[in-house]
Amino acid sequence: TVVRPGVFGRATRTTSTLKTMVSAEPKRCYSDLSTCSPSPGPDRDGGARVKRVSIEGNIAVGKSTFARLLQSASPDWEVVLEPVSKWQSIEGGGSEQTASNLLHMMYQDPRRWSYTFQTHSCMSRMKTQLQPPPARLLASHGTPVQVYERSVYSDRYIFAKNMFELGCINHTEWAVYQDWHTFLVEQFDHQVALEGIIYLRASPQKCMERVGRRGRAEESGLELDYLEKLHTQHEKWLIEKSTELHFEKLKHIPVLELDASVEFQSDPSVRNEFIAKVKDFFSGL
Ligand code: DCM
Ligand code: MG
Repeated sequence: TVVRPGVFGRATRTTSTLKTMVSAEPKRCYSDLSTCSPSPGPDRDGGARVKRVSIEGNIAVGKSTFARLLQSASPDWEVVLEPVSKWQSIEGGGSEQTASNLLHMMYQDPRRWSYTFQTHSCMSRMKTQLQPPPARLLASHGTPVQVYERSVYSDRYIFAKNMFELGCINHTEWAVYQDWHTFLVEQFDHQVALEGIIYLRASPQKCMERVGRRGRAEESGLELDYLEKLHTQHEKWLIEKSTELHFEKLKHIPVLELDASVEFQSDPSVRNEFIAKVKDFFSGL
């Protein structure tokens, strides 16, 4: 048995056999996370006119709420929510036919499960994005837009990257992740490429408040420090443009920034202002 300092700043035990390793593995909790150190092709699904836009932003900033708002604002817009419930229930992943909650596992033991989680969340999102746009959008005479809650780009350039920088995804896992991610995104470019991004921006403190209000069980141990790190990743990617990107079209993508610190759900004037900005943004894409 070897004891060496872990990336979370505390000693991590490694053992020579699988059996002892399993029993010796200390339980970690989520608070550990805070301390460990283009334009589409013309043949796209017959829906070349349908634009694709993602809503990006920190955890609990209000993406789903905003997405639903857009859904009710125009029949030309189709919203696709993040498949979180799939991540909370992996069929056949538990013993004796019980589903396992990968989101929970990732937050409980990020070093063990981050790579698996990031692989699965990105794969499930890719599958969702490969679905053709609904007939209603294809038949639209206006400006049809498919709006996605997050994207394969935030999976990589926000979450997976952050987990790598925290030491929860190791060098080998990060190399493997980046290899298949680049390959798949290039292969399915016509189906996953975005024409624009809406960035819902709010302070990490505001997001923390909304995490509490939402009360998703898996996120109960989430700390402000983690939200601050994710906020910085968003700022580097979408505002400062200093994140190293590997897809040419993504480097020049238009970004609409909205101040999500206001209560846009309950304030009708803010709601209308947001929708007007989004309309303008879509028509310019
Ligand atoms: N999530 C993650 N990694 C991703 C995508 C999502 O860890 N690549 C997590 C963050 C949140 C939840 O999934 O806990 C999504 O909730 P929200 O939409 O509010 O950010
Ligand atoms: Mg959401």
